[in-house]
Order: sequence, then C-alpha cells, then structure tokens
Amino acid sequence: YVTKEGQFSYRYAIGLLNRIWRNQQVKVLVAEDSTTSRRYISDLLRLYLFQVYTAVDGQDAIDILMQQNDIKMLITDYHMPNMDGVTLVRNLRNKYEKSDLVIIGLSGQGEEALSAKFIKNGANDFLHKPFNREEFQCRVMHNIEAMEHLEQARNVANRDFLTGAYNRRYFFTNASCVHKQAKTESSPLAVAVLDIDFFKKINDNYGHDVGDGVLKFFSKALNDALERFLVARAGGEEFFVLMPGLSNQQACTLMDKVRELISKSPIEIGQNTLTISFSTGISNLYMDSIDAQLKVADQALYRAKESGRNCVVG
Ligand code: GH3
Ligand code: MG
Ligand code: MG
Ligand code: MG
Ligand code: MG
Repeated sequence: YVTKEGQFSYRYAIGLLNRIWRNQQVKVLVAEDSTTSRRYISDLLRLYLFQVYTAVDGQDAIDILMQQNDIKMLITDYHMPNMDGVTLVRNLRNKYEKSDLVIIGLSGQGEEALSAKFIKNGANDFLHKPFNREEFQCRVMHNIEAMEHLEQARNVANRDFLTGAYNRRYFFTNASCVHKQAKTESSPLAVAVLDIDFFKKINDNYGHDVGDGVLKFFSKALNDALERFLVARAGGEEFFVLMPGLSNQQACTLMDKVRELISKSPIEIGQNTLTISFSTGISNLYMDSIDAQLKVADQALYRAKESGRNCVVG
C-alpha cells in the first residue's frame, strides 16, 4: 500500500486489508437528497466492500433502518426535504445507542456550526463537504473500529465465554429492572431455573470437551426456542430464563414444550451422538426482589429433580 505521499506502511496495509475483509458484513446507510452526492458516497463505500443502502431524506432513512435492523452506520446529509439530518439524528438517538449505530453527519462548506449541532444531537462524527476521499475512508473505518471495540468490551462484560449466552451479571442487571417494572404495573413475570440432568455423567463418560459441546448446544437450543426472552448461563450447567408477561401456567406450558424439543434432539459432537434432558423450576410471585423469586424457582427445581428429573415444576 503506497499512500499519495509515497509512504509505505506494511502494518497499515495489513490492518486495512483486514478491515476491508470484515466490511463485507457491515451495512451502511447513506441519507442524502442529492443524487450525485449519494452516488459518490455509495461508490466510495462499495470500494471498501461495505453493503450500501440509500435514503433520499430523513423519513426514508428511518423507514429503511426499521426494515433492515442490522445497519451499523448512517452517513447523513444536513439539508434534505421533509426531515433534515440533525432532526434525524435526534430522533434516532431515542432508539439507538452510539455503540449500536454509528452516525456521521455531513455539513457543507461555511457551515462549521452544523458539525457542532450534529455532535450535540448525538452524531458520532462529522465531515465537511466536499471531503477528501482518504479522509472520508479514514473516518468511516475509524468509527466502525471504535464501535466494534465497544461491542467487544460489552460482550466480555455481559456474555459467558464458553457458550456466548448472557452471563449472571447481565441477567441480574436486567432482571432487577424488569422485576421492578412488573411490580409497578402488576403484570406477571415468570422466572425459570434450568439444570441439565446428570451432566456430570456426560463429562465422566465422554470427557470435558464433549461436556463443553453439550453446554454450547444447550445454550443455543434455549436461545432459539425462547428468543423473545432473556436466557442466561447462571453457572455450570444451570441457566436462568426471564419471562415477562407470562403467568406461572403459561411459563410451565412453554418450558415443557422446550423440554420435549431438547430431550428429543440428538446432539452430535465429534464421533459421539447423545441426548440430554433437563429439569426446570418456575416461580411467578411478587417477591421483594428477583433474588427472592429465584430462590423459589430453585426450590421448585429441587422438587423437579426429586420427582425423577426431565420435568417442569412451577
Ligand atoms: P443433577 O441431575 O442432579 O443436576 O446431576 P448433575 O450431574 O448434572 O449435577 P452435578 O452438580 O453433580 O454436576 C454438575 C457438573 O457440571 C459438575 C461440573 O464438573 C460440571 N461442569 C460445570 N461447569 C462445566 C463446564 O463449563 N464444562 C464442563 N464440561 N463441565 C462443567
Ligand atoms: Mg442536501
Ligand atoms: Mg447439581
Ligand atoms: Mg445438573
Ligand atoms: Mg447444577
């Protein structure tokens, strides 16, 4: 990679290639009413392999963001009919954090005050038009990288390393908010504690790696079956599920379907094919805290184990 100034940087080139390779997964939306500008910006982004979407004004941008829920970056002009760029940013920040959607505002020559306005209303960055190609690319890459670093940090803090499921910390932070809200609204909130049956035997018979594989399978199966709800690995082979809006009976019915589905799914790990079962305890009581509610669910789980496992007790 040779820069315009003729300098060669091996590290920079490798970093850039890596970045471009990963850009293929990144969706970027360009909101710009001028056809020429829109095409120019889109072409620059496509050169770096981004998946590009375009909008002609603020409202159009909002509609596209709703349809494509995994757009990572928005590059928006200021002057647009119906809704200007700054209003768009202000509206979007009610829904998206800076680390969920990167927004870069574009302001024209002699409109320096606009950049500040963009930032104050929640944009991550801004560019003055007409911009230098290299500056544009550097800003875009830099902002995408910054977002990915934040995402990584968030995952390390909130997710379990082995299964990728939410961890205990994330569960309690979320569950206590949901619990408080359910109490104020007097709406039902079911909590389930799940524990794989005779998991120790799987480790003993097949080895720890297969045990790990089973945990990954279990975590994915739960998340797929219960995608509306928060599933977290509480520790070891124990998981929590938070089900706002469900009564005890509804939660038992749902968890029993999941129990049946998982206990009938063959798990293939290396040369081995095995099946597992799990027991579930559910509680749906207005207790003082989520901890108190989990304690009751845990007692129900104990009864499920006592009564022969592979069942739901609520
Ligand atoms: P029960 O039906 O009563 O729940 O029996 P169990 O064997 O599932 O329960 P027990 O608590 O006796 O054993 C749990 C085992 O889970 C013991 C521990 O070594 C294993 N374990 C905990 N975390 C991990 C892990 O991350 N990976 C693997 N492979 N095993 C784990
Ligand atoms: Mg314009
Ligand atoms: Mg146990
Ligand atoms: Mg167990
Ligand atoms: Mg256990």
